[in-house]
Amino acid sequence: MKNIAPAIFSPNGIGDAMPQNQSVLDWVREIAALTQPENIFWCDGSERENEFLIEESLKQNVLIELNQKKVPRSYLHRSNPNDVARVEQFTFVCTPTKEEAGPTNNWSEPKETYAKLRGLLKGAMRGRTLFVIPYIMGPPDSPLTKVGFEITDSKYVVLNMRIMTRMGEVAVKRLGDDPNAEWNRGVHSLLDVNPERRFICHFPQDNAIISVGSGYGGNVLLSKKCLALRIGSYLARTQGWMAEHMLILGVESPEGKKHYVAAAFPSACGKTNFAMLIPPKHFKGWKVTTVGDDIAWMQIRDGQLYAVNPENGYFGVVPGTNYKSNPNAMKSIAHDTIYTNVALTDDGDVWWEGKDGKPLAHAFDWRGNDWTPDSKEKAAHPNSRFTTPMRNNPALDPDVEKGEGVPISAIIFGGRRSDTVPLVYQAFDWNHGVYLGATMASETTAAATGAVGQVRRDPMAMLPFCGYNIGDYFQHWLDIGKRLTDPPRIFGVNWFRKGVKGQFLWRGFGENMRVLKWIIDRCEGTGGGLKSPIGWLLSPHDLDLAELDIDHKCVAEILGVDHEEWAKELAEHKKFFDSLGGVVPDELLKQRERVAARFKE
Ligand code: OXD
Ligand code: MN
Repeated sequence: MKNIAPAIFSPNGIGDAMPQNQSVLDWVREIAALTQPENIFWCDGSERENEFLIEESLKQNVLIELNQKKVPRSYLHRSNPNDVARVEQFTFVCTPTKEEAGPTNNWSEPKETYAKLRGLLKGAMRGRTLFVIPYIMGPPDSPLTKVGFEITDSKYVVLNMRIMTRMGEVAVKRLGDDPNAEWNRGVHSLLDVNPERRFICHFPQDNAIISVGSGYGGNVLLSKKCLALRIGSYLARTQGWMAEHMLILGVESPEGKKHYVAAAFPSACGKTNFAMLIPPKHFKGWKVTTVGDDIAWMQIRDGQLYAVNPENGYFGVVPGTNYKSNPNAMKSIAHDTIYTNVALTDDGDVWWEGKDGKPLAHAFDWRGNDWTPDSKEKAAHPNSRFTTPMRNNPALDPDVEKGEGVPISAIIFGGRRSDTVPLVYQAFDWNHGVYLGATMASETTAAATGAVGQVRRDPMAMLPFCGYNIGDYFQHWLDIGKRLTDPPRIFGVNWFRKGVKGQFLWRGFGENMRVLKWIIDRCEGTGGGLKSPIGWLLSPHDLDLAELDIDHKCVAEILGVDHEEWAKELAEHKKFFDSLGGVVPDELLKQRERVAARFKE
């Protein structure tokens, strides 16, 4: 174990995972001098190290051992009840000017913010261990791959990062010894897990992140939302690629023809379920495979968009996951998984609302309190999570490690909308598709603190994750389009439309294959489409409904466009663009006018 006292901190002889790169060593020294830990621990991601950290975590109640017969090598973590989701109100983009962060980000002046955070970090690791996690995002041989180092004082973070990233020597090798090499500096400290001292701060110009006061995954696994999306989107713009909040899936026909699709949905709107979709019986011979379930990094090659999944695991929402909704996720989380804030059964198994099987008579809820079906509280927190290696997924795509990425035929934007937005529609071209993505909205979920169920505009599902001015982000999308000779087709979907009685009109999950099939047909130029003011619609006779028990009135309702609803929707688009204070590219304003004009034709 590479466990050394800061006093004897030395780059010599403490393992392969410790870089000789002077810039990293200097930075670790600086943070150690500030936080004053008892030990510095260089993580190598090895099995032996993992076992040691699990043992320590069990002793310190950071983890609870589960019934190892039921869920082998799996553990439960209970977070502080005040710390269960991303905190958008405490998330900052610290660019030199407020304009660079733009109207959708909380901005904070970099110098002042560094000073405030240094104040909070001073002596914060006294009596604790400082862990240094070297990691990469992306397949080891991809040109898109980025190196990151995360310093943390949380074992839970180390254990999760080992699942979510490629950790250890691979990062040290990729970094090399060039002191000017690009790498991300991430500092995390739990402090006293107090919402008053909880700040997730990004310094895009410095390729740096500082996160304090939280232990929740989305705030502290700095590889994920912080590097792969916020800093990633900033780097992507300056370097000419794309960092997006998108799943990537492969879909293969019985004849062996394969397409890849990237799809952006806001948090907790079913990205993991869609990425692991199992086609219904009627689609015999069709296969869906997962490249990624949350983030896509995409680059242009030969005029086409290629995507890699920068992550190595899934940090997914647990409630509602079962063998009907997502069998591949259930198989993935049956072993080698860290559960956070689910319920614990009397026999040491995990449980959550919507899990298969009989309802429980008794459990311990996510806080550890006795729970029965009569309890007012949910047994599992609505944002309880699993962290599981992507290798556990039976539907993992064989090209997931391919450095050049997979070619993207279609991009899908989807929100959670009870009304207005049809099951599926296709943009007329790239720029119209950018407008479709830029104006998408969704009902808020438990993935972030705050009210749930309110419709908010969430452009490209990136509202909480775009690390720079949203107007420049829209322009970046338009500019990428100009460089594509064979652009992906762009679609909008809505699995969540409700009827007058509040019931979902579409069954979703595996049945979404029927929509995916039309999308693939459209990409191949074979599927029919009905022209409408908002784009190409799917007509009922082009939707394969065989072996699906569905009321045909429902079908007409979910596929159609209601002019009154869309008049309101277009007014909301205008309100949203206006609220951004003049940063929206003219092209998107024109796209809105064109949609409005088509309604008058
Ligand atoms: C996530 C999120 O955890 O988007 O993926 O919140
Ligand atoms: Mn996400």
